[in-house]
Amino acid sequence: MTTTPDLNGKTAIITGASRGIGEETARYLASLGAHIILAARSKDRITAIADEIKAGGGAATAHPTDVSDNGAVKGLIQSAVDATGRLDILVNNAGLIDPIARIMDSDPDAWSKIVDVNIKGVYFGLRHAMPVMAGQDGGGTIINISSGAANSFLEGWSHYCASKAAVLRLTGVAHKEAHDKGVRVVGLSPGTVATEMQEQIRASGINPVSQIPWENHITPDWVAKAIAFLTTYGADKWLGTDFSLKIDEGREAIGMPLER
Ligand code: NJP
Repeated sequence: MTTTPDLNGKTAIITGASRGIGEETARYLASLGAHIILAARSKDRITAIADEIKAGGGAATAHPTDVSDNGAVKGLIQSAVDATGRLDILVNNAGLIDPIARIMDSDPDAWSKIVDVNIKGVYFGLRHAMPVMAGQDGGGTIINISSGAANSFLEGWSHYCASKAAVLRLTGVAHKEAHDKGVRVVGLSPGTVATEMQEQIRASGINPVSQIPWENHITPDWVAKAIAFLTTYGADKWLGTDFSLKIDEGREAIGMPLER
């Protein structure tokens, strides 16, 4: 059973924090004491969530960011350092799956946009956070949200499978390059989670994932717990690779019921 980390005095950036997994993670890490910087394109939404966290006694800042913009991500990382003097946790969570289409039907511009967000967005986060973490006492942890799609082939998901496979490789390379400098880099494959992304998958009607009964999806609070766990040394055996909530070992690590 996992121990819940004390994140008092820590600064955490969460991308894609306007809803779903990112929103839940922002709220949970704030409840553990971290100063949260919420990043997404929906300014009003992240501002409202930050205000709610502050009203509950937590520390939070909204920083509107499009992760496909290198300059914007650089500014996001710098804002954490300017506000709190450090950056302990980066959760590269922002991601897209829409539009879902078979390769022969796909729109090249829309496909490229997924690459910009799902791959380049994660790379920009690593690029700008790693030097900060490597240069500070205590290092830091970067969690890249991956997917079972990184290791599978799903019809209609060429953009998503390819981009999440790339994220898994980024996790491995970043770990290799910076672990000895105190930077912990780990991926998280959450399984299927009841969020807007699953609504988009369901609406597509393509491939078996779109047919999964809604009640079989896990709730985002389990993913938030997994992210908190991955900030601890108890998760070091997964550094450089994906921790998965689809397998018993991952579920056991965070005290989640096993899949039957
Ligand atoms: O998705 P959703 P989830 N710049 O659609 C943001 C992975 N995953 O929470 O910009 C900045 O509810 C968007 O904000 P906004 C998945 O691949 C999921 O389910 O305001 N942010 C929103 O906050 C993804 O990496 C499942 O529109 C951008 C967020 O991303 C992560 O989990 C399974 C942005 C998306 O919220 C979170 O997904 C799995 C940009 N350019 C992996 N574009 C699952 N749900 O079943 C989008 O294996 N966002």
